[in-house]
Amino acid sequence: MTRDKVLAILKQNNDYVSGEKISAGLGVSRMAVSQAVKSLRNDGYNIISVTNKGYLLQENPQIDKLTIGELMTYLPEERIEQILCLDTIDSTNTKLRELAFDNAPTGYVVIANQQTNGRGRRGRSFVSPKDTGIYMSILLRPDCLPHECPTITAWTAVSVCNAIEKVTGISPSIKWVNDLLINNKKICGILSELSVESEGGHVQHIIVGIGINTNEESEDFPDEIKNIATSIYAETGKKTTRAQLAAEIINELDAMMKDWPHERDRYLKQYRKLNITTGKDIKVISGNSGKNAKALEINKDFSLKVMYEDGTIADISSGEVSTKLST
Ligand code: BT5
Repeated sequence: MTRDKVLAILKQNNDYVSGEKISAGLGVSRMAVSQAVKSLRNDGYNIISVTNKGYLLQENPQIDKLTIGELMTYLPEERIEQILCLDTIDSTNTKLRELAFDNAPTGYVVIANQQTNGRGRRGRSFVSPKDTGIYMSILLRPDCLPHECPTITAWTAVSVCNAIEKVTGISPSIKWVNDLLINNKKICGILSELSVESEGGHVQHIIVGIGINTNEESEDFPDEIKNIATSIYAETGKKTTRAQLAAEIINELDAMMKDWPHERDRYLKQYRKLNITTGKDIKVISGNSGKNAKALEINKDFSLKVMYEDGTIADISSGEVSTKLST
């Protein structure tokens, strides 16, 4: 933690900061500060030290680390205490599930720089290469019934779009219900997993997992998803500071949970505006089969109104659809 705090102090100052000031501010020894600086240098941070002046962190846009120290630049300490940031993990959703049953509080976040078994829906995988994407999960303990929960995925899609737009200037679109796309290719997937008490049917918690392709080059994606996946970098040519985007997503999700459920109309309006599914010919997938339909509109409860080829109209509230233009 000292290391993270030293990094945050150096990042916040554009001038030299004395070792004495850092050690007094953090309540640690000068030796601890110098060890923290050494460890940061080992990680590639360019920290200059000058006698009688102290330490200066030189800007290095090549460094894009997702660590607690980097997140501290963007989030207050009380929020940082509720975040676990890992280098690598099988799946942030799986890790957070363990913590949820160990009484982690609502809002708790797990972030990783890599996932070795990133999960999508229905047993599919989410490709999660090292140090280029953002893989994060947030724990929510809303007071609601299970049938109200699917809307959280849709609200999350809106919140993540807002965060991406604020940080990068580009606005993704939403493919009902959980994919964010840029130029018809997927940059983000959302996986919400619900835990319900067997007796009483109360929602114990929801874990919302978000995976964002951020700084990947097109060739970083494996062949099986090359034609359907893209990243913010591949679309804009600009690298994004992952810690800044992750922090903005956390801010948006915190605000979302304060808004939920009474601000439904605002989120619905935005969801409808960003969605690219309505008006399209789609396939409604159920189990191993799919039925052709036309997507008509997003209903007030975020479900999708469709018309099948035989003219029957139905509202789909979970499950998935595929469109001809994308995944
Ligand atoms: C999703 O599932 O898109 C939900 C993905 C959620 C990932 C996050 S990362 C943090 C948290 N921890 C986890 O373990 N998961 C969550 P689905 O709609 O089923 O889409 C999966 C399909 O998307 C795959 O079958 C591929 O076709 C495609 N795909 C896999 N990896 C991708 C990637 N990196 N970018 C774009 N498309 C991808």
